[in-house]
Amino acid sequence: MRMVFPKNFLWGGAIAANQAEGAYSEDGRGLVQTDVTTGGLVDSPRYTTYIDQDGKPGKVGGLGHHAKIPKGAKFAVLDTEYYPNHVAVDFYHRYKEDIKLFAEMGYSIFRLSISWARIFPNGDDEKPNQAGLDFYRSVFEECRKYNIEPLVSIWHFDTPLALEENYGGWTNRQLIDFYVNYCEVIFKEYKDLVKYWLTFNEINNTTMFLDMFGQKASDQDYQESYQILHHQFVASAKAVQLGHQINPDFMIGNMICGISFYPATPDPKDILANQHKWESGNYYCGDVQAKGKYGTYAKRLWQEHNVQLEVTDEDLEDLQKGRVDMYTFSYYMSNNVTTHTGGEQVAGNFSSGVKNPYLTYSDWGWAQDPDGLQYYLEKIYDRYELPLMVVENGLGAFDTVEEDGSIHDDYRIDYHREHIKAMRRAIANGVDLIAYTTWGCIDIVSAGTGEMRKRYGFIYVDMDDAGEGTLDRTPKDSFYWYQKVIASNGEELD
Ligand code: P53
Repeated sequence: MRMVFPKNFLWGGAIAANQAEGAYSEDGRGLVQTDVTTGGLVDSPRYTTYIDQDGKPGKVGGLGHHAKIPKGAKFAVLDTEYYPNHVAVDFYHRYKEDIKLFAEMGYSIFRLSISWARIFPNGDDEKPNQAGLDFYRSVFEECRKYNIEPLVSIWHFDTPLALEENYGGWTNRQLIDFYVNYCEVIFKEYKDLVKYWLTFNEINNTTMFLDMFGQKASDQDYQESYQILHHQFVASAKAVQLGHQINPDFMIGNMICGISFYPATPDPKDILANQHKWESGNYYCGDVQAKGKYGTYAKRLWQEHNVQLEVTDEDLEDLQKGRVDMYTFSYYMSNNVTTHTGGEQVAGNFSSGVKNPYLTYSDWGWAQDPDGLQYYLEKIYDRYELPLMVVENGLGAFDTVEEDGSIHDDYRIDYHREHIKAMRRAIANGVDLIAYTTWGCIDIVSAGTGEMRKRYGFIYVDMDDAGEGTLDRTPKDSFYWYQKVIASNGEELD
């Protein structure tokens, strides 16, 4: 059987505002949590910094709403710390050069995110910030110049910090209105420039990684996290409805951190534990956003942690009316699930369970598993029958710059080649896959660890973990390889 990609398949790459743009305090932008978060390492967390009630500086490990600062403390940028996202890779000033390079690779799609805090610096401002609106208009126009479709994440882990401080972030229902207002502004502003939108990046991380930060999460943590998710589901559903009113051609998707879970043994207890992991990890969010209702197993999940969800009838109606047009996800790895103790544990950040003897692991402990991508695609397509996009996939690795300046990243090429083959097999098996955007088409700051040395790009950026570097861009071997892949629509993979 000849396996090919559909003729109009969209090829490209993906970045996120806070990991790429830098210019964190320019042109009226408000702060977000990564601006007060230091760099970490594979085995040491990033720290969120603050000044406490008595004016004393302090820091707490963890990410997002899991990094809770003490009562009465204020998030703060401290002189004694280095914050990698402040400059990041300066996409804010270099986007023309970068988009030109993406066009050279042959992109037909480019995924990026809008920084909410560039549009509404405090989240609850009366009027949007014109400089922020102008910036993204100019970025989208630059894409259009090369016939590149922008694929826009509306939220990529970057709620304005003022909303965290003054409203308690997404635990507060009011955030729904602020988010929908932000959506209305950008939908209207860019309705002729952007067709593809994603409401919340890796929305499922909020609950999926609850138990992965060292200690066991409490029932209170679960209560908060499930309520946060509910608010984001309603916000997403309202955005979908509004988007379709503003431009019926919009294709609006969800975005799930997609992990293929496997039972580590044929013990039926492991089979069930694995099924439940699919439910809590992948399906919980996917079902609400794609089917418009909570899954049948959701009650069990809430009961397990004594969660009392606050839901109104109107919410349920919104969820039903605001189903997404496409299902999109990131795919990096699979995880092994078991009820047995004693197996060798995976040591990486954000990966869990026991080691899979059939797979190799990256330097950050993530299982390399292209078959797992095929498995995910086939399972998810069968469940939702919606067009799918793989909007992140890549290998975080150390790169070496040779004396002549070249970067031979054959390990990265191998990783992508095998994942592209896996997508081809899934398509041959009936899956309606419409796009592939590789993660970090250009090197950017890692979300998990804040490192620059964990590189994903096909374009090297001269920047290190201490903030030293020229920020010059250099195509790696993978750049030229991907150029051939795109030109042949995924046929030439060697
Ligand atoms: P980094 C954990 C597990 C899988 C994907 O991650 C994840 C995370 C959070 O780090 O995040 C996504 O940079 C996310 C991107 C992120 C990318 O995967 O930790 O959407 O922002 O950069 C890779 O190696």
